[in-house]
Amino acid sequence: PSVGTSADVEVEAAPVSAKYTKLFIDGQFVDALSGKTFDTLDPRNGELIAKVAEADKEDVDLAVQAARKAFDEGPWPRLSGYERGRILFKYADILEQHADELAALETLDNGKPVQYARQLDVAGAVRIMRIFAGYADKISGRSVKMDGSYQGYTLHEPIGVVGQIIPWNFPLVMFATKVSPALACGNTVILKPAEQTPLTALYAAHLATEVGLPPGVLNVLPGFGPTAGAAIASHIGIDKVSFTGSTEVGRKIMIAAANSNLKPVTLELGGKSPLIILDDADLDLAVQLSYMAIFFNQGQVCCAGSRIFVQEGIYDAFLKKSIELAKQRVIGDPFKGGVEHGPLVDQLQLKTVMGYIESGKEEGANLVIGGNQIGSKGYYVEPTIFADVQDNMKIAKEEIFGPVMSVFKFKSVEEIIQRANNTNYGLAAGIVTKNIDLANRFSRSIRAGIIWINCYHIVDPSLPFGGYKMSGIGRENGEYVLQNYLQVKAVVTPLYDSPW
Ligand code: TXE
Repeated sequence: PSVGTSADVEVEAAPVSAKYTKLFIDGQFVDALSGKTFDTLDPRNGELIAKVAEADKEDVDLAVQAARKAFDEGPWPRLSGYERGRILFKYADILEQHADELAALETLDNGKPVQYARQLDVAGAVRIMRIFAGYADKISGRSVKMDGSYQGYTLHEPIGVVGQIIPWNFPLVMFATKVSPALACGNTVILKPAEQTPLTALYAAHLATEVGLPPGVLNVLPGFGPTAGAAIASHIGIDKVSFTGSTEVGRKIMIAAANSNLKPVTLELGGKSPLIILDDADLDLAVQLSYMAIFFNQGQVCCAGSRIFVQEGIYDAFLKKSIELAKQRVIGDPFKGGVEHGPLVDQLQLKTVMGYIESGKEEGANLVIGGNQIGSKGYYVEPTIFADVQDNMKIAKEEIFGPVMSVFKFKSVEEIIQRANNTNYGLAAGIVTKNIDLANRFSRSIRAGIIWINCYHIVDPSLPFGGYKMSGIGRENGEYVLQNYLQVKAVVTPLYDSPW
């Protein structure tokens, strides 16, 4: 169906099934101690894909025992960086060899078009794993010349057992983003995938057994947030927690960490990122970038361009072309070739997004295209555009996490810097202009972790990614992420009889 129709999307049989559905603890797939399972559903039609073992506190305890043993007794943290790197390079290779199956599984569990799952998600995860495999043997401390007859040096040591809790929008990429740097630094890991999308992390856990990752080094515990997730965040035996998800849950993670053992916390949270289009922008580029900024992955992207500010001189032309482009978006079964737009991840996300669309209408934003669920089967929502959105509307302030473009009009550059910064979030921002001086000024004035000039959504494992303000704490990716997974130890020795 195209925008404006409400017929059900026709769905074909999935070309893949779930093989790994149990908890992965100490190198083995096991049932939950409670014997409980939960359903993971196909977002194309809401039907059951598989029953997955449901971890709770006591399973987290078991995983912590395994991860502690693997850390305290080794060999993983004591291997040379070169040896760890070799294993992680092999891990990247085997993920790559299973790319087709992983991509299909990602599409089945998440609903994203398989062409993107293959080219972006799986290829991205492989690349992330390789980049951090390469860092493993390049981690080293410094020597420090001290006052007096002492010398000091620093050791960069792994932090210990790391808990990682991830969301459902990029399940395999998130798995690789969290696990690769932690393992490269010599830590052991307990990862909880999102309850909506546990399948690719479990498949990846199986592949870890084939590359010589010692038992207990990587544990994967599917389960829910308030049970398994909370048990990870508050566990005394876990030395660090890294979380990606909503700001609301990020706050809970920090509280749980503080109330248990004060484990350090890294948070990558929500956003309400501005994309600013100036009168001098290349119109076609601006329209393309905005379209991709908000509709990619059905809008379920933390750095989505969810506030599109367009200068008044170009506003009408921008809107006209954006509507035309949205009309052409290919919506359908994400397994079909050429499909750009699949269903949202689950019923809850559908309800949330439809609720925001209603709120936009009620508050008087101008709905210029879309606005409907497609059919009644699965969780498909039309690409939707609201024009003339005002800063005080709910859709202007809160993260929608769906295919809903909000377009705002502005007059001056002074005004737009202030309005763009007028948010509790600070994850990303973009600007489309030919004026380099303005783009430079903008980059320095906007309080966000990444600024895209005449591009959008360009992320790379070599480049740091993370939030200002309530978008998070710490950085993922690049050399910066290694700090999250290392302790620094200073060692001092006396220096005798040295003329230097
Ligand atoms: O996120 P949650 P949800 C935003 C987006 C979305 C909203 C809700 O706006 O609409 O959050 O999505 C685990 N202790 N983002 O509900 O709940 C949970 O099991 C420990 C932005 O899916 O934050 C899952 O593994 N863990 C975001 C993970 O947290 C808990 C990506 C994320 O779920 C927990 C996803 C608890 N008390 C949603 N409660 C981004 N930054 O990209 C839940 N979890």
